[in-house]
Amino acid sequence: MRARKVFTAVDTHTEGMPTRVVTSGFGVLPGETMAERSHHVATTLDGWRKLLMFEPRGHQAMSGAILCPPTRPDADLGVVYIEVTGCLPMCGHGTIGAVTAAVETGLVQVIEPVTTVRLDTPAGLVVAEASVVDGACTSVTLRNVPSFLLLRDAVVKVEGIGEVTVDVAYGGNFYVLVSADDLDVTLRPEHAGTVLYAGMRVMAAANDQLDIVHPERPDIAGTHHVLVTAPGDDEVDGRGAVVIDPGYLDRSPCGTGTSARMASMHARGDLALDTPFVHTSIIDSRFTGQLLGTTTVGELPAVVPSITGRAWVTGLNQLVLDPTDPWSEGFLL
Ligand code: PYC
Repeated sequence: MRARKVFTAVDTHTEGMPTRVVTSGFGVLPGETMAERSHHVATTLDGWRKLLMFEPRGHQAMSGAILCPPTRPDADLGVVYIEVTGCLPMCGHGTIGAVTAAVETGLVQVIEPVTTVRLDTPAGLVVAEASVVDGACTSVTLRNVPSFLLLRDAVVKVEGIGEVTVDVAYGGNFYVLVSADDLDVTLRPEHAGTVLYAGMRVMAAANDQLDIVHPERPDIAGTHHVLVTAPGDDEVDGRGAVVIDPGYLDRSPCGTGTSARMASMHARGDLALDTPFVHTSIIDSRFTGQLLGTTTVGELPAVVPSITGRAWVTGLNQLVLDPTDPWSEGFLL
């Protein structure tokens, strides 16, 4: 075998959404904070990110979490989140996948029935509690970074659709929240194409027409994510579909998207603290969110969300880069 580079990974899926949890191959990442390490991956090691995310080793909806030592003394593990478009400040389903992989492969000391894993993420400290039964991680609850409503009832002109009223909220990434009714779409897998098409147009309009910048972190700006919302019913409290640049749907209910939606609902008086919020994805997989408390981000009122979901290990992977491979960074169609 001709291998210029070998990466090891624990492949997982969280409520349907893949996370490739990279356990070796990136070497020692330079940077004094996890945001600096994430920037290093995005600028210097982007070819390796592409190799791990793109076809033929990945696909349009691939995502990953690169594990490394933490940069802060109060954390157990550092994590850089990657997806097909680049690096993310935070990823809820990726955290649940990474913690499940860390527990089930013994990367962290496992304590039953609850193993606490403190993660140093580019967005800040995220504390995860894994429920463990006979060595198996049965669910993970993460305490997310402070989340807030940035823009309420902003009007954007969307090509081919017209004027649409949206909220923009942060839950570790920025989300444009838009109602499925306003886009005239139905959140069913068979309508995925129309949801994607409308969501990508809303994303383009929001990035063109709105000022989306984190008040304390100017490095977090713009949006790659649109959460198309629908109300709850007898079974769940809210339905959603997250459209992600460059054009795919989150298979999970999206941890940072659920956090953003809960922050927006709280700001509108529609979700009280300590109230479970069951949120579904387009494939009907579920996360349970809850607001644990209030805080501020800059001058904005904010909430501290928790997200609970499940992940499964799907494979133990060794990914190889052959020096003669002309598609060493993969491709996307
Ligand atoms: O679960 O936070 C999430 C997420 C972000 C992008 C895809 N999933």
